[in-house]
Amino acid sequence: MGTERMTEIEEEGKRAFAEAGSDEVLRELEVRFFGRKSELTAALKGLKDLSAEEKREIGPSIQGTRTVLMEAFVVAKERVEREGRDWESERIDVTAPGIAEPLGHLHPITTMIAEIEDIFTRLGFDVADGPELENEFYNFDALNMPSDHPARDMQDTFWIESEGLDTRYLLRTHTSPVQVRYMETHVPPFRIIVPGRVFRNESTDATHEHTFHQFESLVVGETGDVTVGHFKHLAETFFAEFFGHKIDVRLRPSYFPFVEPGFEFDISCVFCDGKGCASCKGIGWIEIGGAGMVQQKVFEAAGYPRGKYQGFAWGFGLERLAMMKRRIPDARLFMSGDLRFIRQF
Ligand code: YSA
Repeated sequence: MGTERMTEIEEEGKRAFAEAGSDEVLRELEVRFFGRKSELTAALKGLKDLSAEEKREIGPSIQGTRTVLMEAFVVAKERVEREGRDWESERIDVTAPGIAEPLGHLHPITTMIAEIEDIFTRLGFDVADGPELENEFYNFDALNMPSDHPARDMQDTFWIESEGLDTRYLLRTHTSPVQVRYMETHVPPFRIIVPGRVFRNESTDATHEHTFHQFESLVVGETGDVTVGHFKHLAETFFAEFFGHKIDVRLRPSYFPFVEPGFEFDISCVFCDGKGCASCKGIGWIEIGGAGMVQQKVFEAAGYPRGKYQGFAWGFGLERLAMMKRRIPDARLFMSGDLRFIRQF
C-alpha cells in the first residue's frame, strides 16, 4: 500500500467525519477507519514485513494519516454531542433571584447573656466560669451547706453515681459554686459575674424547668469597703440598663446559708411601673432573686482569713427575667427545641 492510498484514506475519512450527524454514524466510522479489519490497521500491521527502506518511505504517511483521522474523529464527536443537546432546556436565567439558604441564629438566652455581660463589663466586671458537673464540696459544703444541712433540700439535686470516687458528683444546682472556685485563685478586690446553666431535679411547670440558667455576681473588697448599699445601687443600675428605664429595687430579709444577712430582692413591676397589675398580682413588685453579704465561712472555705474581706453576692434566674422582658408565658419553651418559638427572636 503506497502513500497515495494513505492520502485517499485521509481525504475520505476527513470528509466522512465532517459529515457525520449522529453518534451511530460515528461509531460505524470508528470501526471503518480504526477497527481491526480497517485498511489503516492492516497497513500498520504490515509495516513489520517491509524492508527498512520501505518502512522509512511509507511508515510516516501511515502514522500521519492515523493522527489526522483521530483528530477529525474527536472533533466530530464533540460537535455531534453539542448539536444533540437541548440547549433551551438547559438555559440558565442569570437574572433570576437566588434561593436563600436558611440561616440559624442565637438562642434568646444566649443573646440575653451577651447583653448582660456587655452591661457588666462596661461597669468593670470580669466574667467567670465553672463546671456544670460539680462536686459536693463546691456546690454545697463550701457554701455553708454540710450534708446534714436542711437547706440542701431547697435545691433538688441530680446526683451522679460516684461510687469508688473520693467525692460525690452532681449537676450543679446553682451558679454559686463558682464563687468559691474563683476566690481560690484570686485575691480581692474584684468584681465578677457568672452566667451559666444549672439543673434541678424537680417537677416542671410554667415557671420551673429542670435545666435553666442563672446569673451570679460577686463583689469583694477589704472589710468596710463593700456594703449592702453598693449592692442596691448596682442592682438598680443594671436593671435600668437592662429594661431601658428606671427600676426600683427592694430587699426583703431572707435566708441563704452562704450569706449573712441574706435577702430576696424584688424590682418594681416593669409592666405597670409599680402601680399594680395582673403581672405583679397587684402588688407593684416582682420577685427576682437572692442576695446578701458573703458569709465569712464561705471566705474561709476559699482560703481567705476570717474577717479580712467583705463582699456581696447575688443571683437570679435568666429564664424568668427573659419571660418578663419578652412576655414569654412558659419557662419550658426555652429548652423545648421548638423552632416556632426560637424563630421569633
Ligand atoms: C442567693 C444569694 C446569693 O448571695 C447568691 C445567689 C443566690 C441564689 C441562689 N444560689 C439560688 O440558687 N437561689 S434560688 O434557688 O432561689 O434560685 C435563684 C433563681 O433561679 C430563682 O429566683 C429563679 O428565678 C430561678 N429558678 C430557680 N428554680 C428554677 C428557676 N428558674 C427556672 N426553673 C427552675 N426550676
